[in-house]
Amino acid sequence: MTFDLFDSDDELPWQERPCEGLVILRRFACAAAPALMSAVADIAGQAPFRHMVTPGGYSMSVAMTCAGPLGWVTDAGGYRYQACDPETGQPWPAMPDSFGQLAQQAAAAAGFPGFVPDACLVNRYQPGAKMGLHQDKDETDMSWPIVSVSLGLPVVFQFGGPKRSDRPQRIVLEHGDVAVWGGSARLNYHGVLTLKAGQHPLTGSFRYNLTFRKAG
Ligand code: MD3
Ligand code: FE
Repeated sequence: MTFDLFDSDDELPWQERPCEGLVILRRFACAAAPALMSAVADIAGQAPFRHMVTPGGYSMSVAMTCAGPLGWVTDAGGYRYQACDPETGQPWPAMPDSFGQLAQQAAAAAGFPGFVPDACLVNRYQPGAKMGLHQDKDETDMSWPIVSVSLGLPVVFQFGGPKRSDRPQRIVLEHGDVAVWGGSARLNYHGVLTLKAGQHPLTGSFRYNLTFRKAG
């Protein structure tokens, strides 16, 4: 017999829909994680992690690098996507196949077939690092989702509504969890609380987050 505890695919237990437009695929990236992390090391060898400076003059606690045709940067001139790494003057490293495939599969599972990201922002959190509430609105076409992949140490993630004053909900994002933010959640405020110290077998004392975007 079959285990028909759930009568359709969108009710599988590992798919959570905490609000309209948000699909969480728990552990979706666990099998790919070692390959993803070796690709991250390769990217960081070409475009080193750095603490970018906000337009307001603050150094971000999260270290970042990028892959793909476009990369996200912030400096005194503002926030934007650009084709070259300002640190090296070189194009950002190519999007690894393992990245593109995972992002496409996750987006399709959440109802966005044909997602071909042109930017991957790689965030690295060390203990004490956090990301304040913000919107992702530097991309040109908001009809595509953002796909986020959490690797390594767990963190408390906050997501609110379309207004900064909307009270945020908290969820824990753990190793391998993939979140797809589309539709009405695409412009919601979100952030990450301070990372606590720990050790993870694959990522050591860090948490990494990959966000796949259609930026241009
Ligand atoms: C909700 N990164 O890079 S990923 C970011 O864990 C960013 O590093 C966080 O926010 C991190 O911009 C959160 C989850 C995420 C990404 C994009 C979103 C949530 C989102 C876009 C809209 C709404
Ligand atoms: Fe964001």
